[in-house]
Amino acid sequence: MEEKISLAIVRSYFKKLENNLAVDVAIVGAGPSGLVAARDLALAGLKVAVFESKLAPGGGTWGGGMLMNEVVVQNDGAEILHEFGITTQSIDCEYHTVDSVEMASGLIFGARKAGAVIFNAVKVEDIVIHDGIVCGVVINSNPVLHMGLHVDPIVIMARAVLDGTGHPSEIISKAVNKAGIKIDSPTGGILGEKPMWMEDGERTTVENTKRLYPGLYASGMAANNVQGGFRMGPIFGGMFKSGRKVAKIIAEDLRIKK
Ligand code: 48F
Repeated sequence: MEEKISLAIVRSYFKKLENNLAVDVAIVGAGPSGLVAARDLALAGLKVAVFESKLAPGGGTWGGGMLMNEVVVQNDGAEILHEFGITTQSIDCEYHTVDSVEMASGLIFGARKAGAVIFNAVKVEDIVIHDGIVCGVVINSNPVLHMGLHVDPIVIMARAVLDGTGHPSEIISKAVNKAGIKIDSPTGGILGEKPMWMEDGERTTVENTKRLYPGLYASGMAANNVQGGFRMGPIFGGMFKSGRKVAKIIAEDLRIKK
């Protein structure tokens, strides 16, 4: 019995890993924008792997506002949640509240059921660039990195890499600071997130979502940090729309490349 259980886990995990050593899209970070993008891209028929450094995917969706586990979404954001089967409660003609635990678990389940594979507790620590095109991510076990162990990573090749790492835009930072590439921003670098302005932040999160360099894209707060957008706190419609927008851009780019 014991051997059978262990063998089943080892076999099925390594089958999953082997199947995802080369993917169409590597999404870094399983926050709301990354998960919406993952579902849309998987539904478009692309092979999608999501790498999430924490044990629990979901990013900043679990805790609501100051641990009061409800969040707010606009009508168009609620429509995207309804596609995942997530329930919202209308509070007026514009806004809805959502139970943040239902939202987090629903987004994760929706992305996974659409076919995206989620690797949790796996951190992307670097990118791969060949001939001016980002073409992969360098991954390691997050507990290994957490303990400071000197263990080499492995590489996942990808036709597109999406930075969905939220406020720090970790992957774009690697591209700019380590690889020294100039991205599609007003300075060619990272402008840095501005303070709270919900309305503007929600709007610019979607506007700021784009391809930043061949093979490299940003969504959600990562996109906002790159382009110097305002933060917006526990309102999430912009995150879902950003995920949807980037999925459309990536799907179009990859079809052209094929
Ligand atoms: O921050 P996060 O939720 O991303 P998002 O889609 O959404 C932002 C909102 O949650 C919230 C907000 C709304 O008003 O402001 O913050 O932009 O999720 C980012 C995920 O990326 C993971 C991190 O653990 C989190 O779950 N992550 C960050 N760096 C890495 C990573 C990395 N290097 N490798 C893998 N995962």
